[in-house]
Amino acid sequence: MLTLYQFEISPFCDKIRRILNVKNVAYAVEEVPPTKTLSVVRKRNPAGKLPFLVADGTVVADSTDIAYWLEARYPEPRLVPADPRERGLCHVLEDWADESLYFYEMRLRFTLPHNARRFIPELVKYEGSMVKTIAPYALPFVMKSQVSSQGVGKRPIEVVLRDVERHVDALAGILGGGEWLVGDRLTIADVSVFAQLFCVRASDEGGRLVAARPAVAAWMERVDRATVPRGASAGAATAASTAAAATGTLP
Ligand SMILES: N[C@@H](CCC(=O)N[C@@H](CS)C(=O)NCC(=O)O)C(=O)O
Repeated sequence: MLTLYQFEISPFCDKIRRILNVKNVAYAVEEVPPTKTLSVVRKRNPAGKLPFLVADGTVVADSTDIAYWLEARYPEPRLVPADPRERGLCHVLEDWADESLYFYEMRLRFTLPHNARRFIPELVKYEGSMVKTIAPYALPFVMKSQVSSQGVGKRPIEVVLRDVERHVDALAGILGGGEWLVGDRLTIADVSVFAQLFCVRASDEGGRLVAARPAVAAWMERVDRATVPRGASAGAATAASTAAAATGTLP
């Protein structure tokens, strides 16, 4: 049995849940509240990050490594193309999503007060009442410091929004009239970019930018439909994971 250690609202964890859904692999979820990062996560993953996967005692950390580990263990349906050019494009798009888009979604969801009011309660949903009380005051500063050290947090919001618009336009351009980002089927690039853009779109500003680009909005619906648990309707992936999380207990 596979166990996914996660923060429910992390895009990297969403990426892995969706890959598991596509491959129709059964798994259990252990929800790790953010304050347990040091005690629970670092013991298993010295990088201190989620997600990580535990499979028969083996720990696989980092969403990209987990994705390729799953691809090797459950090759069907294939998410990493065999063609070297397509494979290379998938890698570049996945890396762009994980290492660039992620910081934009953090900046929008957690440092703009009107969005943070909605998402900070989600982030601390599994914490005790004391953390829940302090989080709305403390977390915007913690998040601001994380995105500042990467660079996105140092730019004024107007510049950040212009950057996000450019990113969404780039996706529209890559899609052209096509259905998927690389080749003619769902790949790891679609899942990785979707997971980050889903979070960007959840902010008020990101929602408007995506809605104004019908080809990107339609692609998001397509990826969502293709990556929900088998038999579930689009939009159900998060709900299904939430239900699974409720069955877990922390070690
Ligand atoms: N490159 C990693 C990034 C994972 C990551 O940044 N996870 C965040 C949650 S979205 C995390 O664990 N943050 C906890 C921390 O930094 O203390 C991956 O692809 O898995």
